[in-house]
Amino acid sequence: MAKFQGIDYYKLDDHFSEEELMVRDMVRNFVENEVLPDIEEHHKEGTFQKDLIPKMAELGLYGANLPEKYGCANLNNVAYGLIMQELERGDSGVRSFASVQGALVMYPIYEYGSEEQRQEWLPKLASGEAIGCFGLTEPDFGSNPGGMKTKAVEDGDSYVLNGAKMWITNGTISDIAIVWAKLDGVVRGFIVPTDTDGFSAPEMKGKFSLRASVTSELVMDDVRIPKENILPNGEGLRGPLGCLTQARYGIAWGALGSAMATYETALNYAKERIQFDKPIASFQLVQDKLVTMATEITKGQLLAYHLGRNKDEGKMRHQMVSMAKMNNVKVALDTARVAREVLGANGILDEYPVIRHMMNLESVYTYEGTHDIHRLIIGADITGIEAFK
Ligand code: TGC
Ligand code: FAD
Repeated sequence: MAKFQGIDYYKLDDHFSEEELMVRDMVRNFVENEVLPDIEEHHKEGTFQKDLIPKMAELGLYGANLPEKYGCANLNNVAYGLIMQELERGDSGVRSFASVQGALVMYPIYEYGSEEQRQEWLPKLASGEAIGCFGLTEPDFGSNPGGMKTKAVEDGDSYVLNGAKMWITNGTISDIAIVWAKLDGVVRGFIVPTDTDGFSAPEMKGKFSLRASVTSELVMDDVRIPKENILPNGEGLRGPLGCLTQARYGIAWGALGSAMATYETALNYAKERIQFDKPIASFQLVQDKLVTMATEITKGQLLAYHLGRNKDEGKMRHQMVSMAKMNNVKVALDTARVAREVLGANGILDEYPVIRHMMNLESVYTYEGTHDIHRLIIGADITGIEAFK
């Protein structure tokens, strides 16, 4: 099969800088050489490929849009997006690992943390020496995190945390958890070392999606942490929601990588598979499917590209991110489902990446705000009327 080229129907490459293209191609090669050879095996076994952790750090992929003085790559947001695109071409679980580490653990420390917290944690997280997770969702509060029950209580020089989080990416393998809890009724962020007494992070099993990613519960039973572990800035739900904006931005790009992987597989297959003495690519109905995939991916690329430039120019609103996350993940999921169809029975085999991407995307469609929650966020923005309460 031809080496991955991606899709560039609208000549977007002409608009990327040399540095952006260099970063993209570096991660593309990394995925080709380090992720793809083993990913199906990890998916089958339900394990995360841990040897990728230092390798991704070496390439500067964690918190890549954060400043150099904290050990980060200081790239612009378009280059950051291209990193997410290429990682998710490999597997959504690999992109998830990097997304959580950068956008949901390093970003809140950078944005809401004290200078001491930044100095202590960001270099370790950038180098992969420390791994983090982000605990917002609870068993009874998913789309509505504002209802969370996890509580922090002040006690002398400490805060004592009690509660439970669920569906937490990287939880079991983390050194620190960014835990969102209510202190006197107000949502606050806390840096919780996972070896603190009373803290446990059992891995959740039985997933048919994101099998090559660790997903965990976080259980906190009288977890006592020093007072200096609170994130001093960013009170209220806007704290965690601000982190979600960063991660959703990455997903808007990442989903395109997944879509390009399944589209390319379907295109190559359709050109080679002979039925009725012709390649199936010669049939109009099959061409219709391929054209829809290529068109939707191209539209998604334009959305992500302009979102990135807006972000770099400080013009991005979080509702714009909702539109790109919502649209591009749906495009990727539809592309994977149709690619599966084009491959016929072969579409259900792990010999091709299609069914794995399709199953992964069911999670991506739901996490970081479900597809419908993003529709409601945009609906509220354009009408001025909130429909989710
Ligand atoms: P609401 O009153 O609308 O907002 C509260 C405050 O937050 C502000 N805000 C945002 N700020 C930054 N970015 C955003 N995206 C923001 N959305 C809202 C808002 O302006 C307000 O500020 P202020 O100053 O007025 O206080 O809050 P609400 O309770 O009505 O909820 C709104 C809703 C439903 C949209 C929100 O709760 C939501 O987005 N729910 C979805 C939950 C979600 O996305 N969870 C994701 C968990 S993490 C995850 O899935 C990681 S997967 C990682 C991986 O593996 O890749
Ligand atoms: P619910 O909120 O119960 O929603 C169920 C259905 O109801 C959805 O279709 C939803 O759209 C719909 N719905 C809900 N409210 C409304 C409404 N007002 N109007 C119309 N429809 C509505 N969370 C973290 O904090 N950290 C993580 O690292 C993390 N990683 C994850 C990894 C995986 C693999 C998965 C699957 C999830 C992860 N999550 C994480 C949790 C994720 O963010 C939540 O699953 C998501 O926010 C949705 O919450 P829920 O599953 O409880 O669904």
